[in-house]
Amino acid sequence: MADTADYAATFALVDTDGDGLICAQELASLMRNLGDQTTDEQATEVVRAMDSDGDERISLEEFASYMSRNQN
Ligand SMILES: [Ca+2]
Ligand SMILES: [Ca+2]
Repeated sequence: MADTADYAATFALVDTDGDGLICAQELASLMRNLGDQTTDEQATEVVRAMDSDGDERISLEEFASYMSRNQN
């Protein structure tokens, strides 16, 4: 089970408008800030991959469970 507190700080960095959900636009602007030429379409794909309830936004819980699944 994911410990969401471990991911809250990272999540807050991506959630630039602070509404508690990461949308594709926020993810795309983060990736561009990191120097990645991510298109809005690519960001949407990533959001869909992490989104488990189908609202096309990433909640902290979805973020934490995705990150912990992908940890070695
Ligand atoms: Ca947001
Ligand atoms: Ca969601």
